[in-house]
Amino acid sequence: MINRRSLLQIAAGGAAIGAFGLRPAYANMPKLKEKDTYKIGFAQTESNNPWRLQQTKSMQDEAKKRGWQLVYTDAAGSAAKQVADVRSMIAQKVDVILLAPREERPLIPAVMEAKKAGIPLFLIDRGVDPSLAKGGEDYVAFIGSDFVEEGRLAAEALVKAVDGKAKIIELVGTVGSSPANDRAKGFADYIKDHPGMEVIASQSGDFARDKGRQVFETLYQAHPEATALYSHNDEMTMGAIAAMEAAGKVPGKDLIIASIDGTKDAAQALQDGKVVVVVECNPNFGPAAFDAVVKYSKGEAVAPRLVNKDRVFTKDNVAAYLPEAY
Ligand code: GYE
Repeated sequence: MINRRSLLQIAAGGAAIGAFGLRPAYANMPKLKEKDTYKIGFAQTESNNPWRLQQTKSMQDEAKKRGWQLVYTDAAGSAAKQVADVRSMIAQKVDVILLAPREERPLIPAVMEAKKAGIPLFLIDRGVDPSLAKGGEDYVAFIGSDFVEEGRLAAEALVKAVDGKAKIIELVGTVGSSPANDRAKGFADYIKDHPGMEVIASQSGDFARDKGRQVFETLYQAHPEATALYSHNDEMTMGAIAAMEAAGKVPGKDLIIASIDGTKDAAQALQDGKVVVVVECNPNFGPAAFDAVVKYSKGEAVAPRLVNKDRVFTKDNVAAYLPEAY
C-alpha cells in the first residue's frame, strides 16, 4: 500500500491562500458545490498494462470507499476516443472530470470544453501542453509525477552502474505524451555531463510490452554494440528483456537496464539482477485525486501542480517493495 504521506507533496508555491476570491488565477474556473457524494468521471487512456490497471483500481477503490459514483471510460489508446469520452461525461453532467490525457496536444479540446461546460477538471498522471492550457486557469490542477526527475534519476543510477560508459538504446514512451517527452529530457540533460554515455538509438515503443519487444529487437539488430537500455516504462522493458533472451543475451550482464514504473514483473527482474534500477512512478492516484476534489469543493486553494513523491528501487531495497508491487 502507498500511503498518502508518501504520495503527495505540494510542489507549487504561493498556493496557501484560502478562498477562490483571493486567487485571481481561479477566478474563471468552474466552481464545485460541496456535496456528500459526487458523480465523478475518470477518463482513462488505455488499459493494456499493469500500471493502468492499478491506476483504475485505485480510482474505483476510492470511489467505493467514499460512496461516490464513478463514470469510467477507457479510450483504448486513442486520443480521439478520449476526447469523445470526455464529451460524453460532459453530456452526462458529471460533477468533476479526472482526465489521464494520452497526449499533450490532442486532449486540449477536452480540457477547454469541460471548462466551458462549467465542470472542474483535474489532469491525472499526464499533462497537456502548458502553452495551450494552464493549471488554475483552464483546469484545476495536474496531479502526477515529475517525469523529468524520473528520467534524471534513471540516468544517475545507470551512470553509476556502468561507471559512466555505455552505448545506450532508448525505448521512448507514447509519442507526444508528457511522460515520454519529459523522461527523455531528464535523462538527456543528466548524461550531457558524462561524455562516456551515448544514446546510439532511440525509438518509441508506445509504452507497450509487445511494441517494446519488436522495437528493441530491430534496434539491437542494427546496433549490436549496445551495452545498456533506458526504457521509459516497465512494460517496454519486459518486452526488451524477452527480445534480449531470444537473441541469446543476458540482461543485466550484456546489457545494463534502467526502467521506470514499479510493476511486479519489473520488480522481480530487479531482484533477479536483470534490471539495475526501477524508478518508481506511482499509479495510486485515488486518495490524492479525491482529496483534491473535496478540497476544491470547499473553496480551498489547490496548487496547480501536485507532485507525487517517487522512490528509486534497486536490488538493495526491492524485496521490501515487492509485496506492494502490482
Ligand atoms: O509510466 C506508463 C503508462 O502516464 C505515467 O503511462 C504514465 C505512464 C506510465 O502507460 O506505464
